[in-house]
Amino acid sequence: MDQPPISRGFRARRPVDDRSGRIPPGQHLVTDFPVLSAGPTPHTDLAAWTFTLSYAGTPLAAWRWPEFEALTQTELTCHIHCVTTWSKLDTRWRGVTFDTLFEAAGLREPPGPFAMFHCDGGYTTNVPVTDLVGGKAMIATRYDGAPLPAPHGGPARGLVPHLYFWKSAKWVRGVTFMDRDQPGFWEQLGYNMYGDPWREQRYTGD
Ligand SMILES: Nc1nc2c(c(=O)[nH]1)N[C@H]1C(S)=C(S)[C@@H](COP(=O)(O)O)O[C@H]1N2
Ligand SMILES: [Mo]
Repeated sequence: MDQPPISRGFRARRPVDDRSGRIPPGQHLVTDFPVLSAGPTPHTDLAAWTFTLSYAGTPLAAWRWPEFEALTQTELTCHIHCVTTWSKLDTRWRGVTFDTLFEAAGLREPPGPFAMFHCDGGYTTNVPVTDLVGGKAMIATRYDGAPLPAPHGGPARGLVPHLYFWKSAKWVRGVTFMDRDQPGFWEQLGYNMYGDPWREQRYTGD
């Protein structure tokens, strides 16, 4: 018996109103993994790579790659939501949570209420510190069981999956804590300071 033909429409976009409650308003599902970068992919030698936590220009702690790899590693499976309207479900990551970083740095509490991610290539993005702790965010170095590919931010990227994906800084090299919230790269260009996909906080004023 012949199989019934599968219509093209069925194979294209899945319905936007997925009833599982995993897809925020205005988003559609993708099964591939799009690459979105504002500039070229930087390539940093692991021998020269460092990751630094700082406050108001003063370094608090820094790790070279082997030291970073020796920190407690945590697995995280999460959905990701890009402001350009694609969402991807059940993505698998591994890395070092901010809880682990603060503990390893000997910080009993975060040094300031706001964080700015700094990256090779100059990209920045701001996130409140309360959104980084409690297992909600990490510096990810593995995707789907393999080293994070350079186009997706390898060797290491921020991962703050409950906010729009522009808050997940690729090629991250440091996080600076601040007393006042400051806009990062896209935030200066009109993207929302917070970026909650469930409240569709895409642009300033949303
Ligand atoms: N350093 C850096 N990080 C970045 C970006 C960038 O251009 N540079 N783009 C952001 C945006 S807009 C998105 S949607 C995601 C895309 O990540 P991906 O390319 O792994 O899908 O990375 C975010 N982090
Ligand atoms: Mo994005």
